[in-house]
Amino acid sequence: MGIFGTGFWSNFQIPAWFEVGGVKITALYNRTVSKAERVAEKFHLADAHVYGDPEELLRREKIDFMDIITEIDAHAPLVLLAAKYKIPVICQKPMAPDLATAENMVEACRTAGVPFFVHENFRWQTPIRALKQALDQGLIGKPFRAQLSFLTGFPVFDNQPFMKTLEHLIITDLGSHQLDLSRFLFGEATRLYCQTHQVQSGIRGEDAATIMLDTANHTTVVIRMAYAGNPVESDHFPQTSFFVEGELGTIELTADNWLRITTKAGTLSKRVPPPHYSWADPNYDVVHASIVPCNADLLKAVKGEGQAETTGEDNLKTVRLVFASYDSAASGKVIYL
Ligand code: 89V
Repeated sequence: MGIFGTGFWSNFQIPAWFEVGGVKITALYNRTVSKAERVAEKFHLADAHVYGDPEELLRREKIDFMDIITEIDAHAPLVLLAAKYKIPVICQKPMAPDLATAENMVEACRTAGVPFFVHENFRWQTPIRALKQALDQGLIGKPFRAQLSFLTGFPVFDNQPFMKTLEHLIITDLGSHQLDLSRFLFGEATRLYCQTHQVQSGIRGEDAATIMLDTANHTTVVIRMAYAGNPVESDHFPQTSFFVEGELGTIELTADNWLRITTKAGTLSKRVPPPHYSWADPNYDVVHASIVPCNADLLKAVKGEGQAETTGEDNLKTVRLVFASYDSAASGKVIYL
């Protein structure tokens, strides 16, 4: 396999590939070649070839698939390049900076017959899988309302400074994950309403947002998110916490990884922490651990051994919700999907 982009996130994506196993990284591209050389050295990729031109990599290397780990603006040109060279391609979320670009990426891969996947990892988090299992068991009956919260004072711009410059910030970076979780757990949305805030100064986009949506099964989902930089009591970055109300009871998933299922029979409490990997940044444990099962699911599909959950086609539905949220915030209107 080859890697496009050797910035912050590659430090976790690459060891997660080693954790999955069955792959060999034979080529790396980065705009600043010295960064790619450093990453190759750090991960002992002695045989890997390093490039400063992505097309040259595709022209020269015999590669089974590419993993794009760049920032958002580079996603589309690199996916289109992979489509041109007929190389299956995985791309980090958020897929694109606008809906038309995302649609074009999916269409280009479909037309070229090239498998295209989006690395959407939040749904692969251990606590989220446990919540999904509890919902599927039907213990609380049909959920009528769910609240998802990701409110943090963590300095997200220290690790990913490019986010300060994004016109669309928290709904693309984090809302992509939260809206995907909503789809994964509660099904497709039929309409939504959104409000945003810019709390911190020195950034271009919104750093707080609230989305309320209705699903086809008529579950009301409220998503609250903030990178507002304000101190938050019990800040368990980067966990998403949940409170789900059903006809027969409630399920709470707390940011410190407790799953509590309450029915007439009482409350069942379970710890559902993620595994810890030595290469993971402890500040990002639940997210970094989720890269492993996400990559395993994508690799299975790349090898033609089954369907991946987060194909480009599937993720386009999440991207539609992201930009419907911006449309709602700008117009003050409910958007029907
Ligand atoms: O996983 C991510 O998308 C990161 C963060 C956890 C900060 O949202 O950008």
